[in-house]
Amino acid sequence: MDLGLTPEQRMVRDTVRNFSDRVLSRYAEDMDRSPDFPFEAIGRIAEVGLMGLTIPREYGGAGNDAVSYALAIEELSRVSAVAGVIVAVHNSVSAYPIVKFGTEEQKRALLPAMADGRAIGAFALTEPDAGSDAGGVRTTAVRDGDGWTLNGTKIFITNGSVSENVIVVARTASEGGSNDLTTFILRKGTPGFGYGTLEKKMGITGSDTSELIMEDARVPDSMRLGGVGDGFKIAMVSLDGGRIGIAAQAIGIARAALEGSIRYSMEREQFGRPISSFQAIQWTIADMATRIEAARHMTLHAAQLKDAGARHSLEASMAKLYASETATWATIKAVQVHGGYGYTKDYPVERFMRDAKVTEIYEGTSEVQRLVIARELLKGA
Ligand code: COS
Repeated sequence: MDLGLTPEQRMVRDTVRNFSDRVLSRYAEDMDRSPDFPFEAIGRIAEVGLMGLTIPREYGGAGNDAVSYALAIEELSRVSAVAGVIVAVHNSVSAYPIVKFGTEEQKRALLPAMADGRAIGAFALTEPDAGSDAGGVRTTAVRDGDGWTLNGTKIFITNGSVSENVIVVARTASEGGSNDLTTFILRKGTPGFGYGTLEKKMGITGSDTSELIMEDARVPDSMRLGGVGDGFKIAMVSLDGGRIGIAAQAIGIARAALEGSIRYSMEREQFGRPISSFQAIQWTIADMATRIEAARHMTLHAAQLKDAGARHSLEASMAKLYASETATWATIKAVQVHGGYGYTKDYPVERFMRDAKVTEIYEGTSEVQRLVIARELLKGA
């Protein structure tokens, strides 16, 4: 289904599909088995320009729109959810806030290396006492001459320990409240900035999920992103776009489950015929495909709004909620279609099931998405 895509958007989708099938597929199993960051695979992804997918051309990126971005993340995630989330986080919640809120000097200094994959990006909001409660950040940034001194701990940061540039949300006033937050760009190698625990996870194994520790880490004022007190809104706007990426990742995982189920059900015979000839399997496949199609429409609609410069919080949250719950549901169904084999490592559907679950958790849990959706609906009523 081509959903009224432009020739350029179709080209991005088809190119990434081809790359994923031909090249990325060789790395997918290793990225599931090994917790080491997949530098080689990400290098290949960078070679085809995907690290700079949404970074404007004048800063060395490919300058693609949000629709192309969503299509690309879906195609990557269909083969490797690890690759999907690394590229999504790098583009949407690390490079994007710099593109949107950064000064010309920051863009020129940071974006070219992010675009060609030399510098990986991360986004650090979550803390032991903040995450869903984004305004509850305790990391402090205290003005200190021509810079800021940061102290605090961030947890569950995707790309955290491998990133050159981390967008950090910190509190710049002592009273609580979301207006006191400011965002900073923390560079790798800054004295006082280090890494703690690397999480061992159920799925997306090769994706780096780190604790970041700031102990008197000094950031020059030139690396403050946006105005003092703008941090909460910068984080929320970035997450609106980030949720489109996670929705696309979920669709890619669900599609892999669907395609695997179709293939398997046509090969596997029981009672003297392929199990695809049984209505129970046919209906499962029909429901999987229908939900995936709906999730893609919702996700591309949110992306179109983003491209049009319109507020898309509601649509991005709806897409992320629906796509992530679809991915969990579809991958569990796929394991069931595969029967005993689905529960073994002989088929990748057990990986899809483990990978899918996190899409309901990061960049806002399903509960947070429902909260955002309900607020958007009720505020105008
Ligand atoms: N875009 C632009 N502005 C936004 C916004 C968005 N998406 N969301 C909120 N704002 C603005 C509001 O309009 C409000 O502005 P004013 O003060 O000018 O009126 C301000 O930000 C505060 O908003 P709100 O009152 O809704 O803040 P809350 O603290 O109540 O926010 C939720 C609650 C749950 C919505 C927020 O904390 C959230 O989204 N949390 C989840 C964060 C998340 O996804 N974490 C996952 C880990 S990060 S990977």
